[in-house]
Amino acid sequence: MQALVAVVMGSKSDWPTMEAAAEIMDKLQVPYHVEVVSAHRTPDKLMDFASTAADKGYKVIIGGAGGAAHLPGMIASKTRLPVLGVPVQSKALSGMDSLLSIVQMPKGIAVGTLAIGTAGAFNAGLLASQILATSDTQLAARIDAFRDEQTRSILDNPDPRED
Ligand code: RP5
Repeated sequence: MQALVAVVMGSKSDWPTMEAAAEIMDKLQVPYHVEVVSAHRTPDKLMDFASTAADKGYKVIIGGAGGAAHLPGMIASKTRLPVLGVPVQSKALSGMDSLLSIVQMPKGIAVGTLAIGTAGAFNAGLLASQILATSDTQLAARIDAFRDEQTRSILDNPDPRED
């Protein structure tokens, strides 16, 4: 099946965070591709990936990186596809470095920045799915069902002392 979302990350060490994006897209049956592409260690691969991503049929790109996290911004500089950036929690600065590296894009090149860590990765997968759902009514119905299930699980279990 044609992958519609590309999930790229700066290092294999980002996968424990970025797999949260894959988790929600698996649940929503959104086809995706995952790959390590590093802005600093494989810059030529990064440029090739970003400049050919639209022709490959991707509709949204999720880029996760930590530290001096240039990956999402550099990808966005070479493609008009929407790019969602996930700041991976770094050891030295707990992801504040990643967040500030990704969020402060200069005017004219856009990156949609999510939260630091696994919540951000999960929401990136969810937001990518919501973008695709603007032109896919079946996916829209699956997202509505996911949200209803989430709401119901909270309403049905309001006692904070119980699991
Ligand atoms: C970034 O450097 C990666 O996105 C990763 O978050 C961080 C550390 O990478 P490793 O040294 O663990 O490969 O490029």
